Amino acid sequence: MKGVAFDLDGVITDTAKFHFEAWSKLALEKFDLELPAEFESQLKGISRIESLERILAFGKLSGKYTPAQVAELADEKNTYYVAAISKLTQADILPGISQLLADLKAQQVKLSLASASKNAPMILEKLGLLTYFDAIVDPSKLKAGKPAPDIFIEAAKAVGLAPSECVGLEDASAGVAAIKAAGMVAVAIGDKEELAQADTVVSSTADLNYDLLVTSYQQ
Ligand code: B16
Ligand code: MG
Repeated sequence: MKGVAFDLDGVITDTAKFHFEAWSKLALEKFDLELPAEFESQLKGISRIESLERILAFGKLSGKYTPAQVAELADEKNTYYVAAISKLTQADILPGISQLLADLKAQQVKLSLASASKNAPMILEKLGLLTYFDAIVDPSKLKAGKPAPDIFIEAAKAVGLAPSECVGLEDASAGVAAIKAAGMVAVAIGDKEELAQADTVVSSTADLNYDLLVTSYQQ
């Protein structure tokens, strides 16, 4: 195992609740629409525009807005989201992650970030974790988002490795599908049934450690 590609939301910190709050605010204000709680997990790993398209479809509003209006609505949601995440600190790092990053670094494992979020560099900065990463994939440069493999292929390439030399960490089923399609070993955090495609599933980030990743890689 020469590299590890990290997802951000749900692996390093829990931003899903802030995404959901921002979308809920926008949906209520603009479409008089209340989003069901399931949307929080359904939008995990899904890009900003695709998230909005899913919300519009739920409200039977697909096609009612021009591409320019859709972009404006997405921008507005992002303004709410950025305000919420501006308060993130090191205390918002999920359990076990700081130790894992330090151990991987000590073992000279290359670290890359494979997040669909355009806000990822800012979030890592707020968490005080930016310097751990050798590369951060820019999601706006990719042809297709998760579950397509592009982001994990790029995460390996950006640190000079083949996907087969890396482990990918994810909490969303779309993300696990992307890791496997890229040809990486997948370690997932969450529900065993939902994430059955992964090579190893743990229920919490607190269960992650260097030895578990190496064992998963060698299996
Ligand atoms: P942004 P991940 C994803 O992060 C989130 O899970 C998803 O809900 C969000 O829509 C997406 O980032 C885009 O985020 O609006 O900040 O560009 O799980 O891929 O780290
Ligand atoms: Mg995630």
